[in-house]
Amino acid sequence: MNSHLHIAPEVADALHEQRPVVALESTLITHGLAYPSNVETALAMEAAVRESGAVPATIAVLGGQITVGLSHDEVERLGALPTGTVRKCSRRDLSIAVGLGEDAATTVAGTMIVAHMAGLRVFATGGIGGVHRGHPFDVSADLIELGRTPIAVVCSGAKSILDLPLTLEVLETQGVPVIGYGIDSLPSFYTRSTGLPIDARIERPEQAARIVEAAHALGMQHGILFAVPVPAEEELPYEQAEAAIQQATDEAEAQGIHGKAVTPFVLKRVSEITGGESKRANVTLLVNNARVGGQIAAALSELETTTIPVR
Ligand code: PSU
Ligand code: MN
Repeated sequence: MNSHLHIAPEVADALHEQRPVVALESTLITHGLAYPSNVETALAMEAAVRESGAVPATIAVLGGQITVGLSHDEVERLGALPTGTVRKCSRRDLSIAVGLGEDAATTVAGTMIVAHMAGLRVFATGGIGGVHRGHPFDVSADLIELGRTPIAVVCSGAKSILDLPLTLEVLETQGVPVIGYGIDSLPSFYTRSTGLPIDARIERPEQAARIVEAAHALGMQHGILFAVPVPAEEELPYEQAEAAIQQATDEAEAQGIHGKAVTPFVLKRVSEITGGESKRANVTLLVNNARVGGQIAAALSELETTTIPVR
């Protein structure tokens, strides 16, 4: 095992015994939500994973050490660091953070890479990156990682700050199955449905586990996206979410914000514009996705430890 990777003992034990583990990302802690709700939400996600019978493994880089399974104190410390002082770590950034001994937060792409290194299979988060509206060459590294790293990513689709039809096109090109979990079309984070077509609909964790197991047995090297809509009680009206997103995107453009700074900027502005509402939806879907991720990981462990492997 590589010396830059530290796996917390509880996570290592669970992996060793083929018990379910769910990876959780840290960019939502440092760049997605403000302190202290970032820390509260991260810990609520861990609790939801546990309620589903799985072990949570929040992933970040701490002083250059890639860490799988942050302690509560480590989540608190990372979450309290001043905004903008922590590197947002996608594929291109990981070696820099490790090489320079930094504290860094992993994005969806970064978390998938580390989860795969550590032998995890399931990862739960809020939304993935995608193709930015009006900038068809700003394609999130998340989409490329999904095409090359075999991790099941449980999320609520992608925010409509992105060009969702183009995002689906890139996922198709990358060979990534997009599966609706109790839904027929792609959810767009705050709203349950966009009407955009996806590849299949499932209803239960066992079905998700069977798809993950099939991809593994077939030697496929790509990720799988499980899209879980925000619980109906907390869904934002489409027009409200859309108006806030459009305003935030225009402001980013006007202020000349580019590259990896775009997503954090827009997330922050949308939450300011909608007041508490978008934040409540955000927290609700994150915790719900963590719960579903735990259920899928549990079903996968069950499948793998009770059936004879296909050869
Ligand atoms: N979308 C959200 N919340 C987030 C992110 C995306 O609704 O916190 C974060 C994730 O960590 C994702 C990253 O991997 O932003 C994508 O950034 P970029 O668009 O720069 O690839
Ligand atoms: Mn980008």
